[in-house]
Amino acid sequence: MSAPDAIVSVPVNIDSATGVRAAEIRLSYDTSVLDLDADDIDFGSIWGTGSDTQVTANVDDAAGTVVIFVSASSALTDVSGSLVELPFSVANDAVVDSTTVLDLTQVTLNEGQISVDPAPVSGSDSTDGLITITAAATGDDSISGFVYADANNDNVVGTGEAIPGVTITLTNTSTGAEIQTTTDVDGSYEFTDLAPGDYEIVQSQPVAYLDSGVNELTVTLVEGTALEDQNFRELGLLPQYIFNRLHTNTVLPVGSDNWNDAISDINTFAESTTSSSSASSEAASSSVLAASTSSASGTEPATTATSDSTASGEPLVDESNTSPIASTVSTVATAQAAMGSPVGSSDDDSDDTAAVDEVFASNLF
Ligand SMILES: [Ca+2]
Ligand SMILES: [Ca+2]
Ligand SMILES: [Ca+2]
Repeated sequence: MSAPDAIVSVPVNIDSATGVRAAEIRLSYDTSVLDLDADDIDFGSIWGTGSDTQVTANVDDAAGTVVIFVSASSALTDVSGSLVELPFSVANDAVVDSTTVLDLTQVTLNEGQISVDPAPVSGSDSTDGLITITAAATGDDSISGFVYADANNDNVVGTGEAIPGVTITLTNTSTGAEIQTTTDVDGSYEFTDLAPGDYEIVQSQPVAYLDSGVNELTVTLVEGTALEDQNFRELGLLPQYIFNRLHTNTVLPVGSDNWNDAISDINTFAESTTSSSSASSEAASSSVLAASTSSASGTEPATTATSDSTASGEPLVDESNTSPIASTVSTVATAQAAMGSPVGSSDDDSDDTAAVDEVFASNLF
């Protein structure tokens, strides 16, 4: 079984390899579904560590035929296993639930001195293999982190440093499968139901913030793990938005719902003044695509990256595209009007006061 866009390793097996020291294997395959690179063909399990095993393969990828010679310096004992392993790539447009035949056309052992029973023939016979294209399986691993403005410059996500509403894109680098989510009110994001593999995490720069310069992370997700703290650190608000932030911190308890809403508003207004050319990005949506893995047996299905998060459709705006002064002025006015929260909210407490002091203590935020 294998999923579209996956690699499936197909063995050519032998029940008893007594006396075998050389084999010639010929087979053909459907080039519309499968692809094979001669350099990737390897000797099979019967040859052991294979320190002196040699493989020569010729692949005609137009005709879909393969000829493989494999040999060792001494004859094998009574072992069973695979003569060779062929890592086929399954086409990304292969139809799920369809099957494709690997037609074993000839196997010759020790230049014909050892007979093969049943002997493969060109066309259908009992030695042929069948690959079933399956829907990609789902993993149960995860990747998570935070986006924050590091006001006190300690590289830690602190009170009042969360940046909500930031778009994070996750790409499985082996398949190109891509999914998106946005950060929550606490600045966190999480991708769940992931398969193990190599991923690239990309942050869409929140335009109101001074970029720390690291907007891409490359990670390897190991099976059975939850990869945490894949964080994106911003250096603080850009100068044209600091008035809004000070106003917000003055009238609203840091970390309160109203405060989070106000911070989101700052980002939203910042983007609205700079995103006039990016309206098309509204169409962002969560997608589910297959990832690929391979296994020695060729029976392990490929994996899928999925997310239960919904893409925000937030405009993706280049940070260099900051607003001109004129539009910034109007943005500030609009933001203040939109906040409209009463001074001195009822859930104020000493922690909030301390946090406000902390934020004010920084010239960056
Ligand atoms: Ca055959
Ligand atoms: Ca911090
Ligand atoms: Ca950044």
